Amino acid sequence: MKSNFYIPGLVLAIIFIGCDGTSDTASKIKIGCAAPLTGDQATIGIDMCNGVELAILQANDLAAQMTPGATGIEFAISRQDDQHNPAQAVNVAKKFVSEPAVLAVVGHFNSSCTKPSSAVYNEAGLVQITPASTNPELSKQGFATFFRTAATDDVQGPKGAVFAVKKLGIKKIYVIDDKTTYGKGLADEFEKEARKLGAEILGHEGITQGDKDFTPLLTKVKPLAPDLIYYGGIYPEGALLLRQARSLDVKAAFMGGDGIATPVFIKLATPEIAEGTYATMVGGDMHQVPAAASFIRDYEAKFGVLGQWSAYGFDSANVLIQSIQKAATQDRPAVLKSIREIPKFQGITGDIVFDAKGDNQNQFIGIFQVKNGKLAYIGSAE
Ligand code: ABU
Repeated sequence: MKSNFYIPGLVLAIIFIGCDGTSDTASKIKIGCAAPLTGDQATIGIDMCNGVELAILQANDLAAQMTPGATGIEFAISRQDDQHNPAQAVNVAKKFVSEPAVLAVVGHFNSSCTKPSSAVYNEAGLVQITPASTNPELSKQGFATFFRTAATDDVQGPKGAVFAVKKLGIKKIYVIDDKTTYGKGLADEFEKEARKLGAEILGHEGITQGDKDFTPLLTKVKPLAPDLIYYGGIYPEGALLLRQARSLDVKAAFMGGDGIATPVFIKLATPEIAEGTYATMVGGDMHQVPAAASFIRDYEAKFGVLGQWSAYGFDSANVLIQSIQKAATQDRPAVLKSIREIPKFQGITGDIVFDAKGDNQNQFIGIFQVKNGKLAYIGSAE
């Protein structure tokens, strides 16, 4: 494991508040947020970074209330758009690394972006927490700076398969993935478990992100009459795939993972067509969590309707804020040491306890279904 970057003399960001109440911000500690912020996956990236920003605003407010007229750490967010492009993700990581005020990063969203960027962060000793990248290989790279709050796809895929085969009684499945680190990894894990449980896998094909016409593949799928199409990928292609399947009168149920578990999938597919779709998610329904009520109220007052990934960004940012506040000195190695020393963080999405690889020991997976045009939480996956 490598973690040898040190910023000599990086100064603790201090706000000097004068007797007249005016504030002179010398500098701020920055928490990066890296995600797709433009393009077809922008909604989930913006949702995630909005959660990060709310955590930062609340930490700043609390510090100001606790130490009126005194000094305290002030945080700021630096949002960077990786466009769900691995090369751009590396550029973003290098930008964060080059800026000494950035003490930690929430990101990236996509596993295919987190993978190459995690090497850059590790080389620089800059702590990274991904709230969303679920590919299990990410934490096997041996990077000391890598942390993740989300469950992994070697749990999500099999739990989805158990639900489909044992709970829904699905017998014949066609598997499709988007050939990304996330999509293929998740679909492979789902398929492996579904086979073990006795389901027949009629085929497994890959599509390409950005493609718009899936009718040749679906025309091949239709005569096989699957009970279920399982899709490993993200909502833009997932929604198109489902719409085109229904245009061809493919009647199979449709299921995917956390890449489609978002209201924007329903909007793109249309509520009528999305109705009945199943999706696993790395958490439950935030509206049913009493501890999340004030978060949802504050979030919606500032940003509008709560996004599916906002609470996960919020919790990840709060882990970092706590680590930075507890660090004796405000440099990157101290933040890394501090985050390793947190025994348990009680987040609104659940408890976060990091193992030696940086994965969350809490591997909760929830099941959602589109009902009446909305994502309805069915319960915890077995
Ligand atoms: N886990 C949801 C999609 C993000 C990713 O892992 O690529």
